Amino acid sequence: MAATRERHDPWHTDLTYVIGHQRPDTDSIAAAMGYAWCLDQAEGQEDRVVAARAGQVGPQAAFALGFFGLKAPRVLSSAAPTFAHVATQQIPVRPYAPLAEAMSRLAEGERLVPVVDGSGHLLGGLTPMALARAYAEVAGGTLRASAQTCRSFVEELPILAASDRIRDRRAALLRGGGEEFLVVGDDGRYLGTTSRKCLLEPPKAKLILVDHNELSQAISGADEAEIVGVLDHHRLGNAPTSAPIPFVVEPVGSTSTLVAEACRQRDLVPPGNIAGLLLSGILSDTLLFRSPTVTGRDRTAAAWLAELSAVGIEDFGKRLIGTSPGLAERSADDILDGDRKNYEIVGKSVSVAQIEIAGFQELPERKAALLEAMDTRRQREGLSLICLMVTDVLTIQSHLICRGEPTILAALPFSRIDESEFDLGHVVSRKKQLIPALQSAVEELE
Ligand SMILES: [Mn+2]
Repeated sequence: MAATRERHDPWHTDLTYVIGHQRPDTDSIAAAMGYAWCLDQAEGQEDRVVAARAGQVGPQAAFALGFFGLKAPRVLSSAAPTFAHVATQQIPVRPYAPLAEAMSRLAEGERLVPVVDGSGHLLGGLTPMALARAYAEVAGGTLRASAQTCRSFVEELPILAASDRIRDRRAALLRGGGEEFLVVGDDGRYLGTTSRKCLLEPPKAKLILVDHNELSQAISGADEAEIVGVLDHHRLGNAPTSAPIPFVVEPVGSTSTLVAEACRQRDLVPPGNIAGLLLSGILSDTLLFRSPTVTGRDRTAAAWLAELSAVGIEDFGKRLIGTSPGLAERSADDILDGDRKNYEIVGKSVSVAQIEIAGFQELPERKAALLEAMDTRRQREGLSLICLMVTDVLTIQSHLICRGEPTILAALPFSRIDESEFDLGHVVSRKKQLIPALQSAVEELE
């Protein structure tokens, strides 16, 4: 699938975003939409709760969304505060406006009056310093104050781009000693002003993480956001929060199961399309109940959701699982980055991608290209180990292709096919089977 340019709106301070991990899978999309619906229905929400995603929708989630007539949630490219988040829309003056107009505003306590021409072009600003200079010239007799325009006293001030991340420029701006700054939009037009104080305490995006709890898997900038909730079914790797938050991590087969349970606890019955999407999340994560991660709670939730959405679990599930294109139809980049997660294991960076296919027959001819793409990523991202777990959804078996530090590769406890490929047998769960095995192998090297 060709990468399309998606519109990335900045986050809003008055919304709470329910969002899954980077490179979202079906469960991440379904859980975000379902949980946002559930929380928004529940009373007592001060802020509006909306679903979001941290990346492109894959083919399987796209099929599920289309099948149930739903639009993908909005995409957020980052949760970091930008200059747009601290800009106040200070009314500008025109360059040829009388200086007195700006002076009276400064005299009333405004710190900065922007000077903007008729086409939105920003010339600079007037600060109390301009007021002092004008006064000095009047007092010195070189100037009649009433004849002057704002243009003659305009000062050059630091101009900040609205979409730039504050953290990237904050230290340099604060060192520069300026108190007031001008902000322009992506089109270069005047947007607002901001101050030193605002840069020190920008607002934070409010995020509820679903289907992940580790910041290394979260949307970029999540370390600068306020995590206000977690609903997940993965290992703990969460960052500390400043206040207590609702934090639910349970060993079930999918986060969508937990969303369905959250709805039932609140006596909420999701509409058929949301129920169908949640069912898709369960069927996708549990490989139609054949993964060892499946629990009775997943089956119970699935039965309820199937009834609400009026679809047959087996028929629909087979179509859903079968939507993933084969290895031959996908680029090496797409195969590796479609569903890849990063982990820290005793200080080492490990990245594990997973792909579901129907039969291993296409693997040998793609292997060289995949290894090359893995080498690129390993170097670029400084990874100690990068793996691709190739899972055959027909036989429920996996192979693992790896590149990494020789000592780690030598320590992997799997049956070796050649120097870069292992037969994992019936291991199909990255979370429950593969990661714990990698974790103990790497830990034992210490
Ligand atoms: Mn999941």
